[in-house]
Amino acid sequence: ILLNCLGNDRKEYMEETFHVNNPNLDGMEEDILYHFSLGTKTHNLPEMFGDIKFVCVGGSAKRMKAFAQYIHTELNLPGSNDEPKDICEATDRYCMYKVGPVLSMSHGMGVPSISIMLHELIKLLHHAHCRDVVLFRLGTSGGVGLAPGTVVVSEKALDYNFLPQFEQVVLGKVIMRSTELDAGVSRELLQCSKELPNLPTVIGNTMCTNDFYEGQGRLDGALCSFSHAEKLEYLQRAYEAGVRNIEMESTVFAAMCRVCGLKAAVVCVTLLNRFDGDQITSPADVLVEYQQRPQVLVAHYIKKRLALI
Ligand code: R2B
Ligand code: URA
Repeated sequence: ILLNCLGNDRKEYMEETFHVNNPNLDGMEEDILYHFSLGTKTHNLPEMFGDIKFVCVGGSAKRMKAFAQYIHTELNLPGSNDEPKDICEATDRYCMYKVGPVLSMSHGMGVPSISIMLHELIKLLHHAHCRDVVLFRLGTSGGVGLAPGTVVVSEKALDYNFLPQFEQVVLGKVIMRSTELDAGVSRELLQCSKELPNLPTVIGNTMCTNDFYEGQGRLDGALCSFSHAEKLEYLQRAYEAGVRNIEMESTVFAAMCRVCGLKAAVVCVTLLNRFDGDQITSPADVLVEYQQRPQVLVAHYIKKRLALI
């Protein structure tokens, strides 16, 4: 059964301010954010998080710790950034660092992992009474017809059929949510890229899949049920639908932020051109530099917004 909730989402989306979309929360005496090891009774969330304006999320815990250290330096904040404190250290599911008005968090790989994290993150922002927050996903991806190292700022997050929607199964029914991202933030990010050296950046659509191997048309997984020609035909159709990169979290990220009235952008670097192959063959130092590119771009955006440059 396909239940189309796009109309419903659009109504929710009309509201300008950020809001959780669950009336049950009001009636709860306590809310335990289990996967963060935080709670409304055990922690003073408004005091800990009330001044957050920018939330940056990415798959890897190590990379998001490095981003916390980098943004600390870029914002010229006092104190040492040698060992930032992981606010979620009591759990090893996700890591979380707060650097002035910036929250840097990991979300793991794939839609289920980021979706659990987003439920708790959005509730955290709600409980902390945060206002005017922008969320960024800083990630890696496979490029579609782009040179490796290109940064893609997503115009839309698309599903495997190249449609801007996210399917969620709720009580045994499929619910569809729209995955449009904030056009204004994307345009500003593209402008930022022009002000920085060595940051080839495009705006394009991003396809989100539930698998890295067969799900992204790779020929090199433990299973492969299609030919090289069929792979290329699928990638070509993706390219024609405006897809410029493929990753594994953007649709649910876009959909959940949109329903809650949160501005969101997806900024992923491409590690390879999928028309040329499937394996990621660049040396480790090259990959590290590529993965810094979304961080450099978003840090520049944040500095501009804070009028530091
Ligand atoms: C990009 O990289 C990861 C897979 O290698 C996945 O989390 C994603 O979206
Ligand atoms: N992440 C993905 O999901 N796909 C790639 O090809 C590279 C990184």
